[in-house]
Amino acid sequence: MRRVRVFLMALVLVFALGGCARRPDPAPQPDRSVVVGFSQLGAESSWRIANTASMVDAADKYGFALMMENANQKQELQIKSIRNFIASRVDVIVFSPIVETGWDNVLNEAREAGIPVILMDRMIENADEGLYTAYVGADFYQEGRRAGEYLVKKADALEAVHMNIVEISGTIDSTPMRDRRRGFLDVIGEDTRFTVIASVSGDFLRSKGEECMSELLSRFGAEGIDVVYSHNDSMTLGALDVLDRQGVRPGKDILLISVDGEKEAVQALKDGRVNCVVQCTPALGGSVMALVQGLVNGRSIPKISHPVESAFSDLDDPAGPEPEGF
Ligand code: GZL
Repeated sequence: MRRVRVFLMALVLVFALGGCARRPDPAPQPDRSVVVGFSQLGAESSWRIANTASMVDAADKYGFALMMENANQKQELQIKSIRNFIASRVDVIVFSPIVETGWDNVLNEAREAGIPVILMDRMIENADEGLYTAYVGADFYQEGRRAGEYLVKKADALEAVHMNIVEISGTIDSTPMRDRRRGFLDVIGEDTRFTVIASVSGDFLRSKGEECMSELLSRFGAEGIDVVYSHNDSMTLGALDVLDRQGVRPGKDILLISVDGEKEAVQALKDGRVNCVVQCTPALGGSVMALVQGLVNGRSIPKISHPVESAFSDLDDPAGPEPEGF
């Protein structure tokens, strides 16, 4: 009997030890105590979809809980989301303002609630410095200047006497629309070789880019347009569809200057169908979450952070770095 008892105790011991040995160490739990409220403006372009993915990946890497709400291009839904985040007492609010105006009231509510706000991707107008804690996003004015500088070089290379330009702009009153236009015009405005004959808004949407290009061709004919300056690749790709259907050779009969740098547009550049792609990186999530971590740790953080960006074109040295899209 004693021998049986000893055997059973040994058996229990083996299982207990074995059980301990077999039980894996619990994975380190992320610090989900930090909650970030994120209002994304929509899903209008490949840029926006990549930007959202960047935010989700970065929040996961930092172990933050991300309360994300998509406004489907409606400012009133962004304002509603920000109020939800305030009511939920999130630690930090991050949002990409679809337009520059109309935020003072809700951002005052966030300030009164003691919740810091980080602007990601787009800026707000006449911002009372206290209405936001930091901005992470492109310098759109420089992006516009790069587009203009390319066109000046291209006109020199072609020994062009005069060029009619049409602009397909992004969402009216958004920061990228305002500053990509301003930077472009500041470079070409004084050069008598260039005339901007029309500007229409495609709202950063491929479908509206197609509509805009159709309308512009109807108004001016292909022979009346020398350059299309499009504020994002999605609208440019829509314009390409129309030019192809109408037998116009994009990149040759009409020059195309685009912004963002998504894969399909970079391929069009390599195929000679687009002449210049100004880079605008969507990968802002890492920088945003690093600032959130700084705020959580009580550190001071930079007010303005711009990513390093460039431009690719048909004037680049073929032996130079291969342009890559996102
Ligand atoms: C730019 C971003 C713009 C992109 C578009 O940072 O706000 O919005 O250029 C996107 O593709 O729709």
